[in-house]
Amino acid sequence: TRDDDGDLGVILETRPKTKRPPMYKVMLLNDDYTPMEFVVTVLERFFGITHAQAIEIMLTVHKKGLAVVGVFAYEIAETKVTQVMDFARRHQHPLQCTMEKE
Ligand code: TYC
Repeated sequence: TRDDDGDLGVILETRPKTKRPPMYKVMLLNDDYTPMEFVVTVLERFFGITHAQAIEIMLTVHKKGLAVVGVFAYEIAETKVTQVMDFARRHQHPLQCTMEKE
C-alpha cells in the first residue's frame, strides 16, 4: 500500500517478541511417615536451602499439606523431582515431590 509519505503503510511489529520458556514449580507433599529431619536434609541437599529455611519450609509442608520449594526451567525441575524421589525411595520413605507449570 503506497501513500503520500512514500513508505509501505504497514506496521509489521511494534514490540519485539522475547518469549521466555515456561517455568515449573517444584512442590513437596506432606505425609504421616517421612521423618522431619529427612525432609530438612532433602531441602538442604537438593535445593541448596539453608538449615533454618529448610526447617521453615518443612514445617509449612507439615502444617499446610504442601509447599513450593523452588521454580525452575522444565529440565531442571524434572531433575530435582527425580533426585528427591530416588533419594526418598532409597531410604524407604513415602515422601512425594511433584512439579507443575507455573
Ligand atoms: N508429617 C511428617 C511427620 O510428622 C513430616 C513431613 C514434613 C513429611 C514434610 C513430609 O514433605 C513432608 N513426620
